[in-house]
Amino acid sequence: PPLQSDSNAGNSDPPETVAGLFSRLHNAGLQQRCLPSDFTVQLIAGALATAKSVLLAEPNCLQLAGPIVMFGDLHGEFHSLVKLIEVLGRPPARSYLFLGDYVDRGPLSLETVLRCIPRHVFVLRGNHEDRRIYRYFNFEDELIATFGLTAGQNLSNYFNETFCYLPVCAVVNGEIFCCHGGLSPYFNHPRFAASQAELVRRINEPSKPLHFRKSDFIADLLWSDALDIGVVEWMPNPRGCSYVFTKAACFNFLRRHRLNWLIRAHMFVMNGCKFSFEGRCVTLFSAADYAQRYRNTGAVLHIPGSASDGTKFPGRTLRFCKKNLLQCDSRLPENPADWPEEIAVKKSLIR
Ligand SMILES: [Mn+2]
Repeated sequence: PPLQSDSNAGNSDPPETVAGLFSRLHNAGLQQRCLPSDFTVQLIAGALATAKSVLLAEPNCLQLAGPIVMFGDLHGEFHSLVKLIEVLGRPPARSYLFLGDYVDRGPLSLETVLRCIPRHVFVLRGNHEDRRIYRYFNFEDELIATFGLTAGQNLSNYFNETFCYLPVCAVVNGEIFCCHGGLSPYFNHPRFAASQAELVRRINEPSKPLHFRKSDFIADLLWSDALDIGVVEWMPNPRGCSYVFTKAACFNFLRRHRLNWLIRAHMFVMNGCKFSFEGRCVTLFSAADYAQRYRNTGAVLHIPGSASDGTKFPGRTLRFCKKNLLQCDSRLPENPADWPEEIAVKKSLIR
């Protein structure tokens, strides 16, 4: 459903719809600007309240159908986000699934997370969408710098409350499991393991707001990591939370739940997209020129409208470096089969 505030029955001007706010924020980003000056704490808190009520009706595990474009970590890369949506097509003409970590590390967390909230896009929770984490990085500092200490901290609380309503994973086309971090050893338990339907049902059991502890499966969905080498299925995660899982754990999970692929984000990969475990586990990272320090390429992934035969990965990646992306002024073809492998600068722009 479209995310809109209640219509005004009186004679005064109708309040701006939440969709209108997003469209204004998007246009500011296209002009390389940031938050419009009239985006006050009250306005943002109102938009978050609306988002929360919409998210409350959604399950913890989304069941989606393609075609859909997936994003990995963004970490405050607002201008890249806006430009990518422009190049790929604004929703609802195109659907999007974001795999978490909108805030922290990069320069414009507030703008990035706000642009990600409306409908026609599906937004999963990352490990940084948690005040216990972002107060130690720069999202809370960014809010305080923008709105002052008290208002900034209040808004930080509103964001944290809203983040607890985000879904934590998705199944796309009945064959692709998507989440921010990765798998949980809890999914081996007979309670989860009976079938794909049972897995989804059990993940949907905890009610919102989702306040999770370090030791439950929600924490694993947000925090776990894929490890290329290793013989045992699970090992402690050096991040200090959750586990790392190996190919054996991934293959057991996919086979048991009749899934073909796992798509996750959470780990920095230099080329934006990395295939592990014989191509069955995809790590996606969409913050190009990450934290303005790494000269990495970002990537997004297009998944088609129907399930594959399970042999060949059905997705198509689109890579980009930040400079070329921001200079790109054309829309990509409607059909992903016609996309280039990487967004390149047009010849006329090269001096
Ligand atoms: Mn992460």
